[in-house]
This record gives sequence, C-alpha cells and structure tokens, in this order.
Amino acid sequence: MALIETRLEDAIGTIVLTHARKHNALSRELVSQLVAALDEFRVAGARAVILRAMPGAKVWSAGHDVAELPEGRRDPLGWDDPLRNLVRSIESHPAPIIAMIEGTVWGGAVETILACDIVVATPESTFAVTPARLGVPYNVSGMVTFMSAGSLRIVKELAFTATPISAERAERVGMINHVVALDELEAFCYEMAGTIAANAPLSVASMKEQLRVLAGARPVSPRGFEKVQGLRRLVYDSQDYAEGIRAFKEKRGPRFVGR
Ligand code: LCV
Repeated sequence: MALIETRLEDAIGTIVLTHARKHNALSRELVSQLVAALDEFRVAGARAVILRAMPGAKVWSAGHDVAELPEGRRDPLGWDDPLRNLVRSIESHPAPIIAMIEGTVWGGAVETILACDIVVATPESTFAVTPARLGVPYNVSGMVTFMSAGSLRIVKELAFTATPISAERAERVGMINHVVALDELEAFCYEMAGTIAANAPLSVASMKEQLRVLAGARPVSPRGFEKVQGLRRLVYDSQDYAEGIRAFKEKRGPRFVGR
C-alpha cells in the first residue's frame, strides 16, 4: 500500500506523507518508501526536495511507529532501525531537503525534520521530543541531530519536558528556518526550492556533505561511547521502558517508578 506520493518537476522533487490514518507514523514500510523515493530523486538528478504531509494535516507525523518498538531488552533505536535509516538517507541525499510543516510533529519525526536542511512551518505547528514520555533511551547520533539544531539548553528542555514547543519559539531559538502562514507556505517553499535548484548542484551538494561531516564531528572516546551505550541499556532493560510502551498501546498515561 502506498504511504507516500512523489513527483519530480523542474528538478524539484516532492514527497507527500499520505498515511493519515496512522498520522504518518514512521513505520518500517513508510520509511522504506521514503528512502526509495530519495534514491529515485538522486538518480533523476533532483536539485531540491520538499518533504510534506497532505494539505490540511493536523499531525505532520506522529514519529516512530511505537507498535514496531521492541518491548524491552533490545536497543529500540539501533543502527538498522527504520528511523536511523531515514535520518541517514536524508542527511546523505545530495540535494537539500526542505521540510514543509503543517500540523504537529512528534518524537523521531522531529529528528527527521531537523535532519532535513531547511524547515519551514506554519504558526500552528508544534514540535515535541518525546523519548522521556515513552521511557525510551534516545540514541547517540539522534542526540547529535538535536544538538546540531538547537542549543544544549533548548535540547535539554525539549528532551526533559517532552512537551511540544510552538513554531514561533522554534524559529526564535533557531531550530527552524521560517514560520509562514498556511496560505503562503507552499509558494514560499517552492520558491526557495526553485532558487536552490537554479544554483550549481555540485557546489550545493558538496557544501551539504561538508556541513554534515563537520556538524557530526564529535570527539567521543571508545570508552565514552561504551559508557553511553551502557547507560542506554539500563533504560531499555528497565521496567519504565516496558511501562512506557505498554501505556501507549493501552492508551493510558504511563506510571514511571524509576527502575
Ligand atoms: C504508532 C500511532 C502513533 C505512533 N506509532 O489520534 O522520540 S521517541 O524516542 O519517543 C521515538 C521512539 C518516537 O518517535 O516515538 C513515538 C513518539 N510519538 C508520540 O509520542 C506521539 C504519539 N501519538 C499521539 O500522541 C497521538 O496519536 C497524536 C497526538 C499524534 C494524535 O492524537 P489523535 O487523538 O488525533 P490517535 O491517538 O487516536 O491516533 C490515531 C491512530 O494512530 C495511531 C494510534 O494508535 C491510533 O491507532 P488506532 O486507531 O489503531 O488505535 N498512532 C498515533 N501515533 N507514534 N501508532
């Protein structure tokens, strides 16, 4: 079943998330379709890509498909997790990707749009970083994505509170590029995409990759990485992690006990 729509016009690729029934949850299937679409755009020589939900979407994406998260004793965000594959595909795509946002954005979908190169959102849009609400130990490269998009203080507030922030606040703190009224959003994004597409694609692609390499360069020692992985394992082996996943599935608030 198609969970996205794609088109390529004047070297501008468009991907529309169309799985509204599940609020575009980033399932393995949806992610595989997104990654395939980006591959097709790369082969076709797209010079800019717009990633959006369907017009009128109340939820842009509800984030990782919680039903596909392990219920414990396994890293929920390991290397081959769909969300990790999606973020890497976005970051390594040669053309700039503009995330065109209307509606609410949750969890791994916030990381997904922050991995995009430019984020343009309506004033009504919100962004919630939710691992703490689910009891999930977010992963190291995901934390780097957040740290590349906002100051450490802002990332801490988003991660520790797990509450949505407005597009206006996200723009004010530099996490997103523009806040644009809904009736101007599409024209604004396609005009920017056209400007990018008219520039030298090799220059743009090399600068995108340079910025990825430099932004992702973090001095973490093997011992430091192993310590972080050990801390994350304590979380995904915990009762609280199992409780967070179970509470979501049972549509109730979680009761965390700190073990
Ligand atoms: C699977 C879903 C989802 C969903 N997965 O509609 O960043 S981390 O670490 O947290 C990472 C692991 C991650 O990204 O986790 C997911 C984080 N996302 C969230 O916490 C948002 C969860 N969703 C919601 O809070 C609500 O669905 C919102 C507020 C987005 C929309 O609420 P609304 O009342 O409009 P429903 O909740 O009724 O959702 C409609 C259907 O989509 C499913 C949900 O289970 C329901 O399916 P059923 O009708 O089969 O029950 N759904 C929503 N989000 N992330 N499935």
